[in-house]
Amino acid sequence: MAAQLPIPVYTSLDQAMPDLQTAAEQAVRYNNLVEEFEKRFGHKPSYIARAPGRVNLIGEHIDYVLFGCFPAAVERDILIACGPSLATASTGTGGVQAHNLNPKYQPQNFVPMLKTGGITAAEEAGAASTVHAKAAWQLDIDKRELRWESYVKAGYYGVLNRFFSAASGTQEHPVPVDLLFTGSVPSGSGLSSSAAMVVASTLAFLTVNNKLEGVSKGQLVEMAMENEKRVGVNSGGLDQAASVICTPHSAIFVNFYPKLSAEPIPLPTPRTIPRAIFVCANSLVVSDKAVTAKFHYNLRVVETLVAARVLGRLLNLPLTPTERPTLRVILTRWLGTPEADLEKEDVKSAIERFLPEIEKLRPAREGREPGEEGVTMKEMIELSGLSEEQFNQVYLSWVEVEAEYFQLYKRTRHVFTEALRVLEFREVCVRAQATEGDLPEETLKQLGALLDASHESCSTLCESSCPEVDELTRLAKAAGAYGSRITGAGWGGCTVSLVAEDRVEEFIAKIKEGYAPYRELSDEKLRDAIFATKPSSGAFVLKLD
Ligand code: NG1
Ligand code: MG
Repeated sequence: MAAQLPIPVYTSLDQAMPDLQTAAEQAVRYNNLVEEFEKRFGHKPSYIARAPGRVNLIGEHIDYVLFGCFPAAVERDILIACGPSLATASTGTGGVQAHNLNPKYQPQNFVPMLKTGGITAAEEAGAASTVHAKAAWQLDIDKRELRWESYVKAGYYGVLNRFFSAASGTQEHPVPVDLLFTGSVPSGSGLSSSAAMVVASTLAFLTVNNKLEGVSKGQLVEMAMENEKRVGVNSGGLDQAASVICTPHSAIFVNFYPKLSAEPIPLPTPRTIPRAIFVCANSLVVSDKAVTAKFHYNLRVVETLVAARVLGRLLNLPLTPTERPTLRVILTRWLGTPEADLEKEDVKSAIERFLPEIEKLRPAREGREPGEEGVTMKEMIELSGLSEEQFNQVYLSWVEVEAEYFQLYKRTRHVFTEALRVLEFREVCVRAQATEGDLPEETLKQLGALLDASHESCSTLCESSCPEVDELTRLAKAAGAYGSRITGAGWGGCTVSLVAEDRVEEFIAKIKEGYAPYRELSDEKLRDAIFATKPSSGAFVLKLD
């Protein structure tokens, strides 16, 4: 249901933020952005598009396998003041002047080109489901280099292709646009500044081009997902869904199969005794996905996809040589109930039944070293039952991955156990919702235990953590957290810990003392690195007068 709602357009900050204190604090930031826009572009902006970052509370590295996750939006966000440009002569049809308040990010001007004769195979793979006409829009994005404007261009693509391509049956031209960005989501930290950038950009281009009406939250999520693939990461929809669909005080249970749906679920933490809150702590280890995806993120995508085929074969399920089912799809085929909401029992039976099957595949290799317990590329192709050519076509032609050993068993184990933990976490929250009045500390202990188990699985089975992040979770536990885990893609980035609200200051002080990279930080930098966060609202547009 939540996914079908329209994107909110407000005319005042008080409407957007019912908490007046927050609205007053934020007004300073919004006003400053508007003033700066006028200085730079010589006219007032028409709108501010806003999209928050997110913290994934539980359900890591399972969205691209199509299992449900449990994120919440954070208060930190990306704002874009925007409006039709007056500089038509210099920017041309649909030309863009994009500036950023952060001087680190240089101003950029670019004009989209309508290229006839189709698009290249690589572009097609990057955005497989985009509707293309014979003529396709072209904006240069260099996937190998991380540039801030790539996210702006990625946001623009979807709007151009959906509303201004020959396929959309329109003769209309996109309007030239002026944009001024500011952001408070630390980048490369696992809080999805990238999704916030792409969602906010998509929203800004939709709004200035008068195309927002009729676009539901779910459609914006789908556009932002396609758009973010333009930057080169084959992600699931977790971040974009959280950034668009979340509501204050709630996390959302996002489900990706058979289609995207999201259900806001209030967190019990404000009603527990003691009251509790989530604290994000940045390890300050930056994982640059553009560079590392082939060893890390995209490799996990491929490992889990191949594991799904191998499992399908072991279970004698029908499989065509060209399809690429995910582990969720394999489970559904095995259960024979395609549309039904997945129950805990379903996942438990998958764990009992499937894991021993996959375990049998671990080749006994003489004198094998720890870390070498996976399968080689050659072994993996054999297990898939495909010819090398078919395998390359289905699993490798659209993505670059690099590994000596592929970990089909570990990844499958992570996926099913994590999918189960998400359902258990949701169950604790739903049960609490049905209980009136205060909730016992036991509720926090249950949530905390699930967070800890998730981290252990991310660290040892998904292998998406790193020593610094592992250390932060240990320090968090020692400082009294009910639970602590890595959040986001990993290999650096942030942890999220569940902490009693009245002990947050003490908690932060202990982490500062224990985590060496924090000791030298100024107070301001420290506030950026470790902070308590409440579930905030999703993306919106503020209409300025
Ligand atoms: P971040 O933390 O934004 O890099 C990534 C993916 C998610 C999800 C998580 C792991 C992108 C844009 N997002 O998040 O879809 O797979 O990792 O759970 O790549
Ligand atoms: Mg990201």
